[in-house]
Formats: sequence, C-alpha cells, structure tokens
Amino acid sequence: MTIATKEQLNAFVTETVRTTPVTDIHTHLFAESFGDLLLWGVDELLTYHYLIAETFRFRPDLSYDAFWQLSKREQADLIWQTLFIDHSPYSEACRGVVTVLNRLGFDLSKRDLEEYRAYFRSVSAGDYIDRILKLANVKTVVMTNDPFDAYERGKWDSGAEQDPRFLAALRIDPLLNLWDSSWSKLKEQGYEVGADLSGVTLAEIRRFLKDWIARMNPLYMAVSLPNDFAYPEDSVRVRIIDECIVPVAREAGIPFAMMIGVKRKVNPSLKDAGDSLGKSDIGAVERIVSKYQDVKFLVTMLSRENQHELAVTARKNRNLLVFGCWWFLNNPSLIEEITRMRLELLGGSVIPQHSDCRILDQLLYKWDHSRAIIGKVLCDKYGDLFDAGWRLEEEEIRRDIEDLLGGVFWKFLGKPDPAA
Ligand code: REL
Ligand code: ZN
Repeated sequence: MTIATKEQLNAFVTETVRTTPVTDIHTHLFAESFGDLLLWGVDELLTYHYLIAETFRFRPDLSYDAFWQLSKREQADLIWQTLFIDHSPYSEACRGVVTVLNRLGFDLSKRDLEEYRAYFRSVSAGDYIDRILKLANVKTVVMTNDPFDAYERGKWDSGAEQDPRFLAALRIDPLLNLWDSSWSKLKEQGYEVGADLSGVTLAEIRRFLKDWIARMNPLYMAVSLPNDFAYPEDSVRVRIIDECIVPVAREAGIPFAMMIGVKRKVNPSLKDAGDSLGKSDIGAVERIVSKYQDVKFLVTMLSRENQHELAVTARKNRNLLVFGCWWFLNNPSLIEEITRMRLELLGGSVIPQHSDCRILDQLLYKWDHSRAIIGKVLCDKYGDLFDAGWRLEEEEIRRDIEDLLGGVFWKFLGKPDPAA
C-alpha cells in the first residue's frame, strides 16, 4: 500500500522498526548449553561492569579491594543502593536496568530488589531465554566464542546440541594482542608453535584457526584492537593478520571483524570496568581493506571522532561493512548522531546497531532504546523523501528495515538468514 500522509509514514516506520525481528551481530551471550557462561538475572544486571564504574564515582570511601571481596549479591545491593536509591538512575546503563525491570512487569514503585530476585529464582534458564528473545524480538544472537578459554573449550568438546538461535563468532584477541602469553596455550592444544613465529608456527596458527572454524562454524572471526592499531607494521600482530587471519578468512569465506579503539585496563583496579578508548588511525583501516579486496571486513570503531571517516572509508570499499555503536557510543545522543550520519553517507548499506549484551536480560533495553532512535532517524529520512515528492510503498519500507536489522549482515556474509 502506498503511504499517503506524513502521519501515516511516521506511524508505519515506528511500528515496523519496533516489530521487525533482529539479528544481533555481536553479543557476549551464550546458549543454555554453555552453562555458567550465560549470565542472566537481576544480580548480573546490577553488576554489569558499566554500573560498577559508575558506582565508584559516587563512592570515594569504597576501596576497590573491599568491593571485589563482596559476593555478587552484596555487590548488587551496594550498586542498587548507590545508583538507584541514593541517586536517580538516568545514566544510560542505569536506565537500561529500569527498562528491563519494567518490561518484565515488575512493580517499580516499591523498588524491592528481593521481589525481583524471587522471580529469577523461580524461572529456568531455558524458559528465560525463550521469554527474553520473544520480548526483545531478537531472532538470532551472535556469541563471542573464545577457543583460548578452557571452560568454553570444554563446552564445545562436550558435543552438546547447538541452539540455532545462538550462532558463533570466533574471537581471536589472545592471538593478535597477547601472543607472548598465548603461544604456549596453542602449544598445549597440540599446535607446533614458537614464540618467535619461526618454523611451522604460522602454518600451525592457520591450522588452529581452521580447526576451530570447522568446530564452531563461526559467522566471522573477530578481534578488538587497541587505539594505536597500525597497518602495515613490523609486528607480530600484523604478521599473523597477513599470513594467517587473512588467508584463512579468504579460504573459509568468512569476514574478519575488527573492533578498533580500545585502551584496555587504564584502571586495572576496576577489572572489566577499567577499559577506555582512544582515537585511531583510519589510514590503518583504509590500507588493510583496500589491500585485500577479496576479503570481507566488518568494522566498528570506539571513538566518536573516528565515525565520519569510517563511513567515508566504507563508501570507497565495498568489502568493508560498518557495524554498531560500540560500548561508550551506545548512548542515545551518540547513536542518533552516528546513525543519522551513516544513513546519509551510506544509505542502508550499514548495520546500524549490535547490542554487545553481556547479560541476557539486557537485550530488552539495548534493543528497545536503539529501535526508538533508529525509528526516529528513519522517520526523518523518509520524511525528507516524502517532502520531495517521493511516494513510498509500505512493502519498500518493510524491506529496508528488515535489511537494517539483519538482512544487510546476511547478504554481506553471502548466507541465507537461517531464521528467515
Ligand atoms: O567485545 C569487546 O571487546 C567489548 O565489547 C567488551 O570487551 C566490553 O567489555 C563490552 O562489555 C562492551 O560493551
Ligand atoms: Zn563486545
């Protein structure tokens, strides 16, 4: 049906963005068979590392050691008291918890943490996964799978049946960022590698990657890279990229995802909450994607300052697909600015968002909040077309939104959406 008025347009776009199922292309969530790796429930929500960082800002009296010695439940109590009772929870990470509790139907007027906990004790992981995926309207979640993690390797070895809603991504940070300590872990897994990359080391790294690709069937290989990532460069990292990652990605026909701009552990006392960001050299991205035009690259960058040049670089290189508003960018004001700019420069050839959820329940807020902004930006973009005399069919809008929320990703991979 042709859209006849602006009101009709806004209503249709908003509703379609709200109801279109999502492929969430980067999360830290796991299927039920991965056991303790899957985090869920109110105590996990409250002890999300974003909230830990915010709590310490209000508690100069609290020592880091004292906090880390508390049980998870005690940490959650302290965070709840500090961020939700002693102050109003309007930071994005705090607001996220409120959205989740509200979407689960809890009575927020009582602010009774024990009541929320009682619900989580009464529900099984399997049922809760079903409930959250349905409520969040997320059809597929891409995990972050680490073959250097012994516990996770055990889960892959156990041969448990795979849940088709949770797909794999082969994460290789230790290989590219911590070779000095990770080569021995490869050796323990039976690969003939040496610290200096001599002899058969590079061939063995390729064998390691191919073995894990065969085992996990990952949609892509992924790494987070520091803000001073350089390419080309005379370094172990770049040798492994050039001689192992790129040829294996090419042969397996899967993209290499680079998440660039993180400064790990600027405050180690904060553990996971102690990472920060820095501006990166877009030249490094330009050079690697244009050198390997037959390899696909998924790229997200952490610094706001890199977003415009990243979008322009994608205009020049069709093997580069920009994705998500990562981590410190996953805030309404920045999502709106970045999404607007990307749609203006790239049209719909972009993945506007991923959730990066670490806790299952967060799917509710990360997607609710992002959908609202994506919808708002799209209303403006279609509205501009409408003003210029372009009349849209509902079917065209539906197609575009399905693409933004997953279709673009699957087409880039060259694979059918298994949930379609
Ligand atoms: O995948 C990553 O490297 C990051 O997204 C995570 O390390 C980070 O801690 C995450 O929670 C950010 O949202
Ligand atoms: Zn992540």
